[in-house]
Amino acid sequence: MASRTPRHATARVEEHLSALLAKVEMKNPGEPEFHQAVREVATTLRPALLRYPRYVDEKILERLVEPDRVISFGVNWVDDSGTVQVNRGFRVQMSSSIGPYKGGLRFHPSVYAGVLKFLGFEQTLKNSLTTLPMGGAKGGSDFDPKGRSESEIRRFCQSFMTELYPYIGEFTDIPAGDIGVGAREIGYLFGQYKRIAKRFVGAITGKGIKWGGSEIRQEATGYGAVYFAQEMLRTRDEDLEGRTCLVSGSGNVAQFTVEKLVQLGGRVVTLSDSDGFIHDPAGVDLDKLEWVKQLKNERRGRISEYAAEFPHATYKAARGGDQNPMWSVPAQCAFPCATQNEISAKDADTLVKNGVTLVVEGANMPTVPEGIDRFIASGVLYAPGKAANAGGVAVSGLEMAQDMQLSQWTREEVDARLQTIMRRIHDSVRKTAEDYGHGGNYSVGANIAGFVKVADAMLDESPI
Ligand code: NDP
Ligand code: 2IT
Repeated sequence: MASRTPRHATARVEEHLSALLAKVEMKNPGEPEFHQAVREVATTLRPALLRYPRYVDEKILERLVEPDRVISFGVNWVDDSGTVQVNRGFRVQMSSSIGPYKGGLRFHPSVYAGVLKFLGFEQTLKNSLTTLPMGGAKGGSDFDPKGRSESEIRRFCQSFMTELYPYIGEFTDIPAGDIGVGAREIGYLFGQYKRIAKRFVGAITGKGIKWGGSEIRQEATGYGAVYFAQEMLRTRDEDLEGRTCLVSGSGNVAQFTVEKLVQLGGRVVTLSDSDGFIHDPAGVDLDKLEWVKQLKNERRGRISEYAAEFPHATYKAARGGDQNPMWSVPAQCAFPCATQNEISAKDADTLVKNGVTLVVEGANMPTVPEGIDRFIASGVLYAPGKAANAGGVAVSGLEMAQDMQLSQWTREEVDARLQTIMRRIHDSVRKTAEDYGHGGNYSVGANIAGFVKVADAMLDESPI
């Protein structure tokens, strides 16, 4: 092949990227979240594509954004009044280049193929960062669990699994939880899997401790995000002690982010759900957190009740629009732990103006691209979800290992492994960013480090 001047090489990468993005939009119409996720990653991969022209020659990125399989199925079930209900279920099997498909299930009315493709794409790079051999997938349904009775949830989960069953297994595809799928739903899903399979195998993670689950899995995403934050702060000789933190959401990830922050001396002053947010200037302590866990995991109530229970706290209903007043509460650290695009460009401006120096994403893609740019340009320590929230799927990987060995590790052992994994992810992301001339940019570091491993596996497995 004739050698190319650097200018030709740069032009070739630019052409490759713009053709790729145009093709993704053309082939996946009406799926803005997927376009956004691909664009965010692709535009940070330039230095890797320049360094390794084979990635361009062999269309690695183009292959990666085309899911291996998108499985869609109807989920029919009967509600408490005897009426038939029809939902749509999915499993997007994105990539199995470095291991079996792995990723959560989301039950939320906003679920459609585009959301699951974005999540499956992010999951592929995230799982690569964990250092464990797991490919990427995501699934779920447009089923809305809110307001549904316990038996309706159970019947829905059973019907969902009856349809999903043929496509999963301990060596093929291993689902877990995500929004709307917690310990209760995993129990019903696993029960139905076992009923059909007639085998007790780890085909799902997030299981209960007494039936094949791992210690610390429930805590892992939130704890892991805070461990990641500690590593970032350490690079500036700082820690979390006495820092005021904003946390959004009040589900699994938010609860255990708060728990670890409080244990490490942080002061958490907000929590939210899709109806609004609470501001507690006195701080959410461990007793208040226990009350929140009861509220959300047992009584399935709304976060507004917090303000009625704890006198100094206030509640504000969500207004919609392009600014969330929660992000204007003065603080030093922000942990978005609810959902995608929950920090707008204006919210990012407000956070920066108020002096936030650390933003760690517990949720997947919670910051819009312009917001990420603002954080990075302002010198904020910004950790993208695919690195910061990888602790959840990492401990899912540890659960798979324990299931295969018919063993159960202690809480201390799993927590120590989680801390080591988060430190390694941090160090590899940081080092990769430096190595490619973008020191301090965790977004570039995470995308390139995650991508290169998958890309090299693709080249090894299918050389042209
Ligand atoms: P949960 O269902 O436990 O909690 C979700 C929380 O976010 C709830 O408080 C929910 O409020 C709020 N929320 C959901 N959708 C919206 C919305 N459209 N607008 C405002 N608030 C919303 O889910 P998780 O805590 O498990 O997941 C939270 C985030 O973390 C997601 O982005 C998920 O993909 C990500 N994640 C989860 C992992 C896990 O192991 N569970 C691992 C890695 C990432 P409401 O009750 O009103 O719906
Ligand atoms: O987004 C995520 O990483 C998850 N929802 C967890 C996936 C898993 O398989 O544990």
